[in-house]
Amino acid sequence: SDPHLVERARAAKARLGDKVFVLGHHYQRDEVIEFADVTGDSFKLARDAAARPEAEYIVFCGVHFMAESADILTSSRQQVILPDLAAGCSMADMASAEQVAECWDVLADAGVADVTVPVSYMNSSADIKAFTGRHGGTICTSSNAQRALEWAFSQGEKVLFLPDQHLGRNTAVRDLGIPLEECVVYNPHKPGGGLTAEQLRNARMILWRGHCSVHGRFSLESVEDVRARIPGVNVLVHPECKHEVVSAADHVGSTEYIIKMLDAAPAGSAWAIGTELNLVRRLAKAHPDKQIVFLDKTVCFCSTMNRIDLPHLVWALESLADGKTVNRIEVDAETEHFAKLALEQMLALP
Ligand code: CIZ
Ligand code: SF4
Repeated sequence: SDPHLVERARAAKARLGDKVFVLGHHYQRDEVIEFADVTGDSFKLARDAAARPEAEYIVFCGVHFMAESADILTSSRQQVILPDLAAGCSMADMASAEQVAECWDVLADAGVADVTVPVSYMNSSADIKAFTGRHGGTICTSSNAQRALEWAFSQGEKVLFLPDQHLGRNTAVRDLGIPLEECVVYNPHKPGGGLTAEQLRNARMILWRGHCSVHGRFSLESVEDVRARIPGVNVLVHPECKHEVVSAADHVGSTEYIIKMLDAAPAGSAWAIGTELNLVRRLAKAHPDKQIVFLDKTVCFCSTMNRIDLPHLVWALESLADGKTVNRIEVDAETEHFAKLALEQMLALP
């Protein structure tokens, strides 16, 4: 990256000192990760921010819903900054507050809302987290989705899983042994979600029709191709991948799981990884003794994650160092209150 920009980022960070804490998501560009005080998945980063109350500014190098979660979990004195406001998440955008309220009405009309517990993936807007808290549900991450679903089924007969249908389906079928036929997909673009009242009554898992535009693109063919190309390869994918991809893989887990698995892998082993490309490239560089390839060459970076680049980071840091707050992400008090209930439920999971 541009040495002049690197120098400016360094200087602005030095001027800010302990007043700033920079978080870098695993899917961020190398040029940005270089300036992160800590790296992690979205939940770990929100907790890391909360553990730094002396930092007045939390610069979140990640996407919008992650900055919202950090704002919810940090004190109101701390300001959470997203270096580019256009860094959203297509999956989180697939469930709006209005659509989810309408879905709840559809469930009520079918007579199942009372026995349904919402479980929302961390990758959702603060509004969806608040909806979840209002209706006695929980948030989950890809590391604790199984425990979240087990808890939800101890509270009710059905789960409404938002917004990633793949994580919901993979966890229900693989980890809880729920038959595929008992999973239905609620399509917010169709009247009544495209489901009959009878289908809703017979279902155990009601999956929101959302997906990740990166992980959802890995295909069964890509798994078969890599197995043909690299004999003995271990296929390791994220649970946001389609059910058929996850079923064909050797190992499935969150980004933190993928990182640990590769740390523990023996020298000389071969791995095909189905997660975001920035992370896969970084892992390949960090493990020159292992063969690490990207699962599917037709899949690309997460375009919104990549919006955070060095120029945006420099601009944010220099503005803050000049005493000017830019791109603050602030969740309103009521939304924060209910979203926090759902996040605290996750922290209290058995
Ligand atoms: O797909 C993503 O954006 C992930 C895995 C986010 C996170 O860190 O939870
Ligand atoms: Fe959203 Fe997928 Fe990008 Fe993650 S990788 S921010 S889930 S679009």
